[in-house]
Amino acid sequence: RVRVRGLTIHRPIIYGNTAVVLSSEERASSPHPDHTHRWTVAVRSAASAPDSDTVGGADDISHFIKRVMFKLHDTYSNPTRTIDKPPFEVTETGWGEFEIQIRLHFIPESAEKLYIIYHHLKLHPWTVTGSGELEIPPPEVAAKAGPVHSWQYDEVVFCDPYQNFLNILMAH
Ligand code: SLL
Repeated sequence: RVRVRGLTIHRPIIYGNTAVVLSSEERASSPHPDHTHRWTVAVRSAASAPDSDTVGGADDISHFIKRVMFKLHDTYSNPTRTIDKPPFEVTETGWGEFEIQIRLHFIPESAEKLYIIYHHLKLHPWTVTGSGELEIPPPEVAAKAGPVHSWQYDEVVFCDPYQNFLNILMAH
């Protein structure tokens, strides 16, 4: 196994979440009537639209990411969610914002350690008041405003990659 010394290769990703307010009908039929939102947290290729469900083809990241683990808040019954194929995402309902730990596991050919990202789940279209404080709009206002999006761009960086891993990256 040969490393390609001096080479650094970047792969752009996007991670984050969308969230929508649950309708009163949805809340009435839910096993968790205290839940107010449905949200999806995801890791995607930066080349695909963050809120699109399309995966695969040139936009896919699964040729170098084999597993994504999302560590949710401990209020969830099984907080560690392991996703072994795209789309690398978790959809849940809930009532609160919290920090999600996202662990990227690369394919064995990379010989890379995992990469850990933190994402603050955003449910509310926060607004700034006249006195500069952040405020959560009332649910009716939030529901009218539509889905909340919170996405970040990042790049996974591989330094001195193994030749066979580089071949896999370059073939996509
Ligand atoms: C807060 N620090 O107090 C945060 C915690 C936890 C959110 C938010 C659902 C849990 C469940 C849920 O939304 N937890 O019922 O499964 O705002």
